[in-house]
Amino acid sequence: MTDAAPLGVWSAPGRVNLIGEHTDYNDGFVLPFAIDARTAVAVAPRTDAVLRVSSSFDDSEASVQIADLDALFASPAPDSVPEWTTYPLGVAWALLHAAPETARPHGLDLAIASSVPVGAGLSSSAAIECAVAVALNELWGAELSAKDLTRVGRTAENEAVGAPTGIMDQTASMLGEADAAVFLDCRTLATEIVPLGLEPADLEVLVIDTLVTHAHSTGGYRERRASCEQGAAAMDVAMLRDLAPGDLERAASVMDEVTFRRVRHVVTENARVLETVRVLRESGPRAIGELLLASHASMRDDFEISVPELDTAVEAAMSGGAIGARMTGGGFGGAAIALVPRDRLDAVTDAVTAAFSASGFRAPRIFTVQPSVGAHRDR
Ligand code: GAF
Repeated sequence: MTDAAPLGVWSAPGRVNLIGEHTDYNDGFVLPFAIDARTAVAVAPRTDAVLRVSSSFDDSEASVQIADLDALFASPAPDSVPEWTTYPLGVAWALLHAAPETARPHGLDLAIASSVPVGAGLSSSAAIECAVAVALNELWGAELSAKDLTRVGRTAENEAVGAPTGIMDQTASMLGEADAAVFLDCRTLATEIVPLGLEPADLEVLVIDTLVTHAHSTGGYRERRASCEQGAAAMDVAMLRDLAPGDLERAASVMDEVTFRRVRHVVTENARVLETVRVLRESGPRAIGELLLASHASMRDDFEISVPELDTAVEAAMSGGAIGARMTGGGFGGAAIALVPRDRLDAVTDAVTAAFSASGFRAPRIFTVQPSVGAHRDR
C-alpha cells in the first residue's frame, strides 16, 4: 500500500451451495447461501493510472502486480502475472467494459485478505471477484447494479481466468442474506431470498473440507459441461433446463448411456432444487435431509464428480446423526456439507474423523458456517 489514507474497505463472502449442482450453466435452478468467511479489500488512492494488487493469503505477503489501466483495458490477463491476480485484474477489466462512459477509472492500490479457504469448493474466487467489484464500482462511479456486478465477476472468471463456470457463486456472494439462501433461476437471473430457519430448528451446517484438490477438476468440469450440451442437442432443446423428469425416458433412447446419466443428474437436480425450496417454506430445514442425500447420490452415480473422501464424509456424517449431507461445489474434491442438530455436532465430527482415519485419508478440516450477508462496504 502507499502511505495515503485508505479510501475504504469492502468485503464479500464465500458460499456453500445447499443444493443445485452443475445446474447453473444449464440455465437451471440453484440454492446457495453466502457464508461467514469473507474476503476483504482495502483500497488506497494513487496519483498515477496504475492498479496495483497485493494479498496476504495464508498470512504471507504475496506477489504484487502492477497493471497499466490502458493495457488492462486491452487485455484482462497481462503476461506472467501470478495466477490469483487474474481474479482482481479480470474484474477491473470486465468492469471497465461494462461501465457507462460516465465512470471515472483511476489508479488505486488494492490490498486483499481472505478467510475463505482456498480449494475447498467454497468459492474463494467469487469472494475476491465480488469484493473487488463492489469496491471498484463505487470508487470508479460505475453505478452498476448488484446483478450487473455478478455478471462482471462471471466474465472475469470465464474470460480472464479461463474457467468455464456459471453464475451461481457470484450471485450468492453478492446477494446473500443472514440465515437465508438465494434461490436463483439461472435463465432469467430472477432471485428470491429463502429463509433457512436454522437457528429456531437447532441446526448447524457443518463443512467437511476433505483437503482433496484434484488436478483434473477444471478438465472434468469442462467435460461435464460439454456432455450437457451434447445431451441438450440430442433432445433438440437449447438447454437441459428445457427438459422435465418426464422427458427422461425418451432421452435414454436418443443418446449414449454416459451422456444420459449426465442429463439425468441435471434434470433431477433441478427438480430437487424446486422441491427443496417448497419443503423449506412449508416444513422447515429439518425436512430437507432426503433431498440432500438424493443430490449426493446423483452426483456420485450419474454425474460422477464425487471422490471416495466425499462419499465417506457423507456416509459418516449420517451415521453420526446428521439430517442430510452432500458434496458441495464443482466436485472432484473440495468439501461436503452436513445438516446437523446442534446436539449432534460432536458426534458427527467424531464419526467423520474416525471414518477418515480408518480409510487412511488425510484428516479433514471440519467447521460450521453461518448463512451470512453478501458483498458490501465495511468502512
Ligand atoms: C463451480 C462453478 F463455479 C459454479 O458456477 C457451479 O457450476 C458449480 O461449480 C457446480 O454447481 O462452483
